[in-house]
Amino acid sequence: MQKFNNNEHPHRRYNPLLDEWILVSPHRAKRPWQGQKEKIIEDNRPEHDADCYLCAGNVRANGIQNENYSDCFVFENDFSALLKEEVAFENKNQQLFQLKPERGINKVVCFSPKHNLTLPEMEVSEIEKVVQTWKEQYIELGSHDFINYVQIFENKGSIMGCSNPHPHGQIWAQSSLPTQVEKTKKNLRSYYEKYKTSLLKDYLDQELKKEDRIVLVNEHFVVLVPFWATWPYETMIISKRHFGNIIAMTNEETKAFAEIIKGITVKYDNLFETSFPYSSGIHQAPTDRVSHPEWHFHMHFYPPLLRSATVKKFMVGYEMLGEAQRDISPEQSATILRELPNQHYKTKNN
Ligand code: H2U
Repeated sequence: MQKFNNNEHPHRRYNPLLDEWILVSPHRAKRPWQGQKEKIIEDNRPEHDADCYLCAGNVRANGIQNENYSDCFVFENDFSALLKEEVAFENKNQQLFQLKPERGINKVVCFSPKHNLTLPEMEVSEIEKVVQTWKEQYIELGSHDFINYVQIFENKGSIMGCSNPHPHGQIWAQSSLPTQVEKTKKNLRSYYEKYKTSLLKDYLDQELKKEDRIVLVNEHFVVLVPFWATWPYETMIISKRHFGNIIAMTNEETKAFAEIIKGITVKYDNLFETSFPYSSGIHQAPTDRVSHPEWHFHMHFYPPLLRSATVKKFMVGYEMLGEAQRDISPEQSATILRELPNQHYKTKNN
């Protein structure tokens, strides 16, 4: 009988944040990289697009005019998924037909007035302003008594359902903890209660020793491909210091966070020499007026591309009915990302 080798043999890995397992099939991509590099034609977007709903000074779909903003611009989503208004509700307590109203506030955050930029193409100082805006929004939204959680996220690229190429993200603040956050909180909490330390701090310390899944490190943050990563090039930014939310960051940490966001998104663009699509988002402590010593600030990047700029990983049959599955091992993905240049491919000849 052959001895188990995790670079060859199918196996399952445990995700301690979600208390879920994933299936890894590394034998389906034995060599570190077999895929061809297909370039897609980049669109030549102007700095300002008169037809863009998010550009400075333009009129949005509902007739409201955007400010003539010069860095970040935040507005309440004109087509919000959640509404602030309270409604009268009688809970019928039917076990198999549970339903409860949900209140919230949805915002859109334009990262830059420049229509043709994306995060990896922005200066670190400009990304710092985005982080500053996220901090302000976390405070403002979290101060409402009916808001218990603030989800900051970005959908980048049409493949991720992004409706507009203008650099922007969204914030959905709501009264309940969404399912992924509730699960993460529960698992961080039970680890904290058992060991009196942060699960992610302990995990990060061990990853920094092992080194094989580390992509980028700076003074205050680490980017790694999680041991339990689902998407082919999924990564996570983890703060070296154990703190729970974005407003706990010092000025140095804020700068380092902006730097590492630029670092990983540049590497992503360099992977297939394309504007790399992903959904990303910050998982941080709820704003439910309860202390959260268990929480450890982190940011997820979930990119769908697998082999090239045009071939994505489909989470379909087995994944929908069984569990998430990946072909390339997290260690192979980390090696590929780590070895990519740190300078954006569009500027490499400058
Ligand atoms: P996405 O690209 O991730 O879909 O985000 C764009 C958001 O901007 C989307 O949620 C909002 C959409 O509702 N939007 C407005 O609020 N006003 C507009 O005029 C256009 C788009």
